[in-house]
Amino acid sequence: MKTISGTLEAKGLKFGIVVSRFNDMFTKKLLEGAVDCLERHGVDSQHITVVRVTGAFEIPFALKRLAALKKHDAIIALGVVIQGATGHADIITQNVARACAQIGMSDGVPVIDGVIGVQNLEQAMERSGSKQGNRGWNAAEAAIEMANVARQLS
Ligand code: INI
Repeated sequence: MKTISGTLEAKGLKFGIVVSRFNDMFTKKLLEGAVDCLERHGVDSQHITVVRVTGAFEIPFALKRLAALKKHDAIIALGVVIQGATGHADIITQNVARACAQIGMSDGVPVIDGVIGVQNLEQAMERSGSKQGNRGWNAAEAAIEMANVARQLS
């Protein structure tokens, strides 16, 4: 049996991160967590490109442009969508999830969905560096793993 699975070895790999400014007090924590994870796994800070966009709705546009550059081993989307704050929260989060999958398939680069959809500020806080950990860190770990899977499948 031959099994292909990704390691968490990240030296020499390049990553793109698209992070939204909306709910900045939380998204900046997700970004910190993601960058910390990448660097602790051996990624050179020069090999991390961060693109800031307005809100989660704008994330897919930047993901597509970044993927088209073909310079990164994986790309991470980071954002926080709070249900209570908008009637179209579900549409925004679903739109990002769909874009991550589609861009991954069309452009051949793993795209990790680190956009969190939450009910309220408390849940946002819990998932961006307190009780429930930091989803930015989790997204970065998934990006490293998938970058290594992608290398083996190329
Ligand atoms: N953008 C977010 O990233 N999170 C939210 O919770 C949010 N709410 O609640 O409205 C939000 N809205 C802005 C949206 O992403 C776009 O930036 C805006 O509609 C302009 O296109």
